Amino acid sequence: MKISSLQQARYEYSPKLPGMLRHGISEISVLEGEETQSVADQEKIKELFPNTYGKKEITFQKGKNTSPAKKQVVGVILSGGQAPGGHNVICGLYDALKATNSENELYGFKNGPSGLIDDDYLIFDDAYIDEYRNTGGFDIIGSGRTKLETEEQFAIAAEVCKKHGITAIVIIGGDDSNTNAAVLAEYFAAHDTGVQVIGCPKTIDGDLKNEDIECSFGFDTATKTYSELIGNIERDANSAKKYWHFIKVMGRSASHVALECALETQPNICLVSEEVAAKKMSLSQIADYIADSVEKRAAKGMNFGVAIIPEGVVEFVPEFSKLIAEINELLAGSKADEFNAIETWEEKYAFIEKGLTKESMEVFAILPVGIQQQLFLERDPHGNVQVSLIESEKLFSALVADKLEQRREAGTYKGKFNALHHFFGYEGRCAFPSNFDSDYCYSLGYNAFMLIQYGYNGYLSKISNLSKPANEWVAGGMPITKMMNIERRHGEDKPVIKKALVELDGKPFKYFEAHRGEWAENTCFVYPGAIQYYGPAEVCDITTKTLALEQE
Ligand code: FBP
Repeated sequence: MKISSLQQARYEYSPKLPGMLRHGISEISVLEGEETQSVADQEKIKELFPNTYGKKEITFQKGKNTSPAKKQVVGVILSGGQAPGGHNVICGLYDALKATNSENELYGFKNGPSGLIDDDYLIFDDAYIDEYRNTGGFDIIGSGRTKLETEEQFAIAAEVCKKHGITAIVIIGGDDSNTNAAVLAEYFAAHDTGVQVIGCPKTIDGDLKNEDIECSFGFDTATKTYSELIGNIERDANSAKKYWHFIKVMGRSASHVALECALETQPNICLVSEEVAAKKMSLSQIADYIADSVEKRAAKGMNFGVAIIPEGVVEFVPEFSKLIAEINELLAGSKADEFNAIETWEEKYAFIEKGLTKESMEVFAILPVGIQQQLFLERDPHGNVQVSLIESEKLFSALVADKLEQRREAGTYKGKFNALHHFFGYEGRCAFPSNFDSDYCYSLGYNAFMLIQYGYNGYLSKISNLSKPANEWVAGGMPITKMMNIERRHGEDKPVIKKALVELDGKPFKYFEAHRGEWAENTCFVYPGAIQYYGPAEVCDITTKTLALEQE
């Protein structure tokens, strides 16, 4: 029986390459640009990367392919959280590699960077690859969060590459994984292994971007998926007119996802963590800000609304970070066992009250009991509170409810406030990639192979001009060291790719800032609907509002 499904149809989709990569492998030549400098701390980065620093930016163009005709054996790794389009990076890489020489081979190291160290792999063939074309997920080889960062790991990686005759490794990951890709590239060069390393920019969080990388892949599909769901909830809210929906969206620290969803759906409220930090807002101020919208809407007879909360916001509230730091200290080492041995919550509360400073206790005291308990239940392997597990959507709705009660007593608020809660994260990370992510990811992979073929090491696959139709996209590569600066991490100075937070003077935030007052008081919802894969380009190939505003 022939099964018709979107999945079947997507296998047949032909991703669009940038114009300059469309002429066939023999017609792709390199244009070398200027030598590069790191964005900051040039001397230090140069010293740390003597073999890979200062290399030239490159762009591909139509022309005779002059790359050496050697057999390539490439290994690929998926690193970190899933992002729609990861399969297409591998498909693009595979297609370029086989189109160049059918003897070339592609190894997939399983379950993330640890697959390289454990020498756990599969070798791709056409049949295997065809099952994953234009599909979401990372299940093609699995992903993991092990970091490749120690000399010992690098030495094992070099051995594994030697054993299989691997000539290049492609690391598909976020800012940390690509930082580590640069360190591995330097190690391979310094030890004359002959193995190249190329990175590809992945993360739905959208925080791997800079003047060279316009966006990380997966952001487009994930935000479109969340925006569809938020739009559906807005329509329900506007139909039933009886609930306030508090919706937390993923994005570990940056608020790009929340902001993009707000630009797409025009909710009543969207918190932006970077603004909370810049204005040093307290929990009480944030709750007042939301309560103002609830009160104004209630005065117009609208006891409903939608508020978007970025996942990482509580860490950006200064008083809350201080509280977390004190709790980590309070439970450090054996004190955690002492705490856990206490039987009742009342006794535990007394223990906490004794251990926290007066200011932190004041913050702790206003939290709903459920949140207070969450702060003491979930610890990460380093013994820290896992802030991402805090149900901040419930925290803020509870704080808003308290504020509204006070206002009711003061006679300024007479409405009804019923809150519902949602968390959108995993719903979007493995969605079928949008046409944009299908095309972008395939191009990143295809392009990564061209960088390998031309002998580049320590480069990030770069596709730019992304707000234009794919034909006008520009393909090339940028040395990863160009994107690095020195930051203090775990008490040490480290070379890292700078994480891109939302810029408060950037066009996406400025647009939001100019409109949010009206959105807060009135009902200006926009219902984006589901991602469209087939139909007119102006519906199916549109990029994010963030990218469109940044490039207008
Ligand atoms: P990456 O930075 O690895 O792409 O992952 C980002 C992310 O999707 C965040 O939005 C989220 O906080 C985190 O992963 C959750 O990861 P996990 O499911 O491993 O806890």
